[in-house]
Amino acid sequence: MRSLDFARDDRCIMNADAGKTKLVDSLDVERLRRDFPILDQTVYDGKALVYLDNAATSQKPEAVIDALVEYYTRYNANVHRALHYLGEQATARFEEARGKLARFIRAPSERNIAFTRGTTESINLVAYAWGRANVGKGDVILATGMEHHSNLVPWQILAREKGAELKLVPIQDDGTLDMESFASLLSSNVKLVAVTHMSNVLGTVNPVKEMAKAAHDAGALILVDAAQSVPHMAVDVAALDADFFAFSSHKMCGPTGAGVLYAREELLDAMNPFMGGGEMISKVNDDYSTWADLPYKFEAGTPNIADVIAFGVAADYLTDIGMDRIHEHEKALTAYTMARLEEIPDVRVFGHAPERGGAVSFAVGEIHPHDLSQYVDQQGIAIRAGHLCAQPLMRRLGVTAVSRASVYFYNTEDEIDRLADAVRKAQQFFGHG
Ligand code: C6P
Repeated sequence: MRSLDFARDDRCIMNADAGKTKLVDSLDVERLRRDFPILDQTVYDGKALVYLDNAATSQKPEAVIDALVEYYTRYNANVHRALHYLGEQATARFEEARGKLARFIRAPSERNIAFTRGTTESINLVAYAWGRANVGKGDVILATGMEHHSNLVPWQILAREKGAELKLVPIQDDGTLDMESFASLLSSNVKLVAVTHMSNVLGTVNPVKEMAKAAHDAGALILVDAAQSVPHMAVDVAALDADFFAFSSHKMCGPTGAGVLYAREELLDAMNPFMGGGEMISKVNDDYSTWADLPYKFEAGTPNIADVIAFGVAADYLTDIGMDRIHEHEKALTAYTMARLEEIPDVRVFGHAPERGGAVSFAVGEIHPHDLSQYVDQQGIAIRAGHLCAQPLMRRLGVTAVSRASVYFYNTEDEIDRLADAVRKAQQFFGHG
């Protein structure tokens, strides 16, 4: 396959200085940064930390950290079963979090929200509980060439097991999906379209609403991997008409180990449980059981109580700032990041979709991304390097690995300037400048 030559898109390039004046900042970033104690530190020999690995995991504000401490210091108890004061407190706060997350993505009801360990588990839940019952020999699962392994490997396993076929929608040179191919691949055999809302490598925001309509018209369902979108933009699952929608707490200011699977109620109703055990049953006979109401049917065992509660606090925190303002800030900062990187000779940014978020992957001449990330780390700057859990996409790009800077609302242009300076220094250091 020919390697992608991601053409420079002039819409995304602006003069760095002009970019600075263009970034009309409606967020008080300096004030917000004070909510994140971890950002205010120096690393190595006194370098102020610049954290640009937000697509891997975001930092946590004090309100979220406090919620965790408060749970363990004031009302630690199991939920839905303890008939005592602490148990009632814990259950109330846990269920409050469900309501907060339902409202955050505009789900019609809390019954649509099952708590999981994160996006990966949410997708696997669908692959096992829905996929095993609904996908058979000759059926097709349609994913895309930009999926994270979490939205690919579960479908590979399912397809192998069931004799179904997994097909991938190809990617165009600007990093957008080839929508003509998508339309032609949507045959009546397609049972599920599995697509990322926003690519963790290219930043591309996919037209999932349009894809949902096309999938439904073809008689298929759609699963949206929203790991990278929900933290960065306002979403409305009902308006998108997603059947399944998966995201993680830790990328949106919440703790690790918690996530959501949203699904339409009739689908959840019809699905078998994913895991059996305590909490997910209604009645257990000697040889069979009946299932608890939604969404508890999908929450076997003691859940991740503290982290789910703090996940709800994270959703409140983001809502208080305003998802639209976060999105606007990041759009401007992403354009600035791309401009600052692309003005450096020999730097190639991957992904110039007109609709894109703040995951900016790039190559710097022949410098290996691991060497580059280690070098900039020594300057106090945290970026990620590697295949980013998207090996099929790496092959499409003609590389084995990339470097990636990914921004959040607390990042600033000064931090991007430091990244750009560090990249230039790296070129000199490695002799590619
Ligand atoms: N991407 C990144 O650095 P979990 O690990 O379950 O919270 O999320 C998995 C996942 C699923 N889909 C997308 C689009 C993702 O970006 C991720 C996580 C991180 O890009 C870690 S590999």
